Amino acid sequence: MIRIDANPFEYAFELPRTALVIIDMQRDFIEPGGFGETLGNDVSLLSAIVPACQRVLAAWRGAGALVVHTREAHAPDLSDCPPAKRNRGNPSLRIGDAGPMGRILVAGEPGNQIIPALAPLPGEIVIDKPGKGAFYATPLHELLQKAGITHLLFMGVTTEVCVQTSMREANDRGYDGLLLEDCTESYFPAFKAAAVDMMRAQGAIVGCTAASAALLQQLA
Ligand code: TIU
Repeated sequence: MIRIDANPFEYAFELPRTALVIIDMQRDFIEPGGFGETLGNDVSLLSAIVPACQRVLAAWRGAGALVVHTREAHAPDLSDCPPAKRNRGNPSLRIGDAGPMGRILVAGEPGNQIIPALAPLPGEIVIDKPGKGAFYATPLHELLQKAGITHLLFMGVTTEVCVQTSMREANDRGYDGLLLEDCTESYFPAFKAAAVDMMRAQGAIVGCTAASAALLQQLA
């Protein structure tokens, strides 16, 4: 059993029953010219967490535990992208439009790839998800159940959108979740702070949160 200092209380897990879930660290959100920027956001805020994510991923791989990567990705015919998603806001490029890194948020396009610094290794699970949550319309729950996973550690972007939605979906499915605070980011710092607070409030109603250093210390 590994025990780490977390908020609002200690988080304990067994490595063989725990997966690291990395949400949407894809070029569309992290690099200029992608979906994040077309929505009017400053993407440099997000790239700042990459080194911390790399340290956790390296330690987690070193421990031999399960890694899951997700990508927010739509089918090329956009059959899995409802108007309520595609027509939101006033982006300069909508989902499916051609941008500098290929079609925005479309599976297989250059912008849809996970950034090279966090690229999946053969054998790691990669989930293409059409929604904000990692479980909606994906095989993730089934794969985790087959692997005997009960605990999920989360990193990725953005904190209050796809990370929070995925943690809530995970909690509803019975997983015990932990968010690594310095390995997640939002285009809106105040939204990140609020999301972290609301997840761990009320006795970790959604999940616990911790600094990645607390995890790295125990994995070392
Ligand atoms: N992955 C994810 O969070 N998708 C988003 O669209 N996030 C925004 O903050 N826009």
